[in-house]
This record gives sequence, C-alpha cells and structure tokens, in this order.
Amino acid sequence: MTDSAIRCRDEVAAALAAGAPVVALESTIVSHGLPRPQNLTVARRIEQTVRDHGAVPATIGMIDGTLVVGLDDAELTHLATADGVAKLSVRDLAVAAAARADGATTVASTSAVAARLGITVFATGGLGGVHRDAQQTYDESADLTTLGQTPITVVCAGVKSILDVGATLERLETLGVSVVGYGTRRFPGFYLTDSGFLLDWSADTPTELAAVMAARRAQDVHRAALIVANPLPESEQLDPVLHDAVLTEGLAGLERDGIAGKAVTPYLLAHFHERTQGASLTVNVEIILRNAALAAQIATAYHTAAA
Ligand code: PSU
Ligand code: MN
Repeated sequence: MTDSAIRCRDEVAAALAAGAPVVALESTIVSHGLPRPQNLTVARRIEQTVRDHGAVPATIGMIDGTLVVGLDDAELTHLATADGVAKLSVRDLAVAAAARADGATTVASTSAVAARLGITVFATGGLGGVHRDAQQTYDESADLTTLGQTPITVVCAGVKSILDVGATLERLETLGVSVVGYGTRRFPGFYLTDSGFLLDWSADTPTELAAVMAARRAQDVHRAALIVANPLPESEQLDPVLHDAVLTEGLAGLERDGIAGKAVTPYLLAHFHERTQGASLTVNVEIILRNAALAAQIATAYHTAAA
C-alpha cells in the first residue's frame, strides 16, 4: 500500500495481503529510549528476532512527514542516529506530517497506525502509564487512552517501574483494556519480574492467546487493546535493591533538573542506564527481544488458526 500519508513496505504489505503474521514495532525506544550507539544494533536485533520466530517485522516511524510501516535499514539508521528526531504520540502525527518532520512513534501512535493497517500484534518493552506524581502533574501517558480505543495485542513487560503501577492498572481497567499475564498472575515490573500487583488472568501458550484474540474478534464488543504481560525470569531481572536506589535518585533528579512532560520518560531511562553502569540496558534489551519473540509466536498462532 502506498499513499502520501502512510507508506507500507512491500514485504509488509504482501504479508498483510496474504494473511501472514506481521509484528509491529515502535521507534521511540530506538530514538529516545536506548542510548547510542547500541540503539541501532538493538533495533536490528529486534527485527531479526521477529523473523526468527516466523513473522515479518514492521517498525513504524515518520520520515519526511510520511508515516512508514516497515522502515528499511537506511530509515531505521536515520531515526537511530539523526539529531532532532521528534517523539510522536498520536496527537503529534498530523502536525509533524504537515511540517515534513522525521519522528519516532510511541506505543500510542505505533498501535494506532498498526491497527489502522490491520496489524494484529505489536511488541514493545514497557508501556507508558500514570506517573507517580500524577495527582499534581496530571502526567498520564497517552498510551493508556489510545490502548482503550485501539484493537491490537501488545506484548510488553508491564509498565515501566518508574511509574505508579497500581494507578496504571486501575486506569487500564477503567479504559476496558484486557491484561493477561504470560505464565503468571503477577503483573511484571519491567526491570523487575514482579511489580507486586496481581492479575485476574493468565495464559501459558501463544495458542491460548491466539484463542483470546479470536474470541475478541468474534464478540466484537469493545475495541480496546489486549495486553500480554511477559515477565523476565528472576535470574535476568535487575537487582531489586539497586533498582529501588537508582529510582529514588532519578525521581529526585526530575525535580532538581526541572524535567517535565514528554522528556520525563527518556530522562529516567537514561538515568537508569548511567547509574547501573549499563546493567539496566542489558535488562532492557533482553525484555524487548523476549517480547519480540513472543509477539511473533502469538501472531503466527493467530494467523495459522485464522487461515
Ligand atoms: N518503554 C521503554 N522505552 C521507551 C518507552 C517505553 O522501555 O522508550 C517509550 C514508549 O514509546 C512509550 C513512551 O510509548 O516511552 C511513553 O512516553 P510518555 O510517558 O511520554 O507517554
Ligand atoms: Mn507524559
């Protein structure tokens, strides 16, 4: 599919037309969530992992005002290395297009664009959510409200532990977003295996999750997202004591450095990467690769069953 607003890479368009499994991937993690130069290597590894598990990767971003579904390697390199790549949530897409900007899409905008093209599964690291001081700042990621009205399955490791996890889960309930733990009823805490919050539902295989997706389509009751919360094994999580110390320090840094709005998430992620001497980066990469693999398996199970 080619039009001036959205360009879909041939390989992705062919897979969609054939009903073959496609996994959407976001570009904000690449441009704003991971440090350079590792970000480009990781972006390529995420795509390769999707391929290794039987699906076609479609990394989404904006190049010169056009939304691209399935960035090619030159475009991916550009978004990973160029200065001035904008962070685009849904509300930014049209304004950025008219300005012919280059931009990276968040969970919200990636989901919205992917669902519009009929992509059924999306892999990311951790969702945005309600920030800890939201009672004063009203800072709640547009990821939540967008997922409340976007029919797509999102594989993630919960929400970033820098957030108010309990409040985020309450908002997901209000917004009608389904949350299913993968092999667990304990909601994962991104860098940590367990956030301390319990879930009502779990599933143990990609086939079970494909059945949930089929039931959602058959019911067609409410067009919200399905979140698959995939925890890291405990042996791979960040040391919880180190995690809590670095987080406390990062939250204090926000106030000290006057960080607000959409700069908050990249600031805290960068703080973690620096203060754990790269340990949080290793964990972050592991999270994304595991989610990419599971997303590809779910997409494959769903599209095989539907065929
Ligand atoms: N999770 C990560 N790294 C990231 C993000 C999430 O591990 O970079 C990004 C996602 O793109 C998510 C966004 O949609 O942060 C949320 O930003 P905000 O809180 O400003 O809505
Ligand atoms: Mn925000």
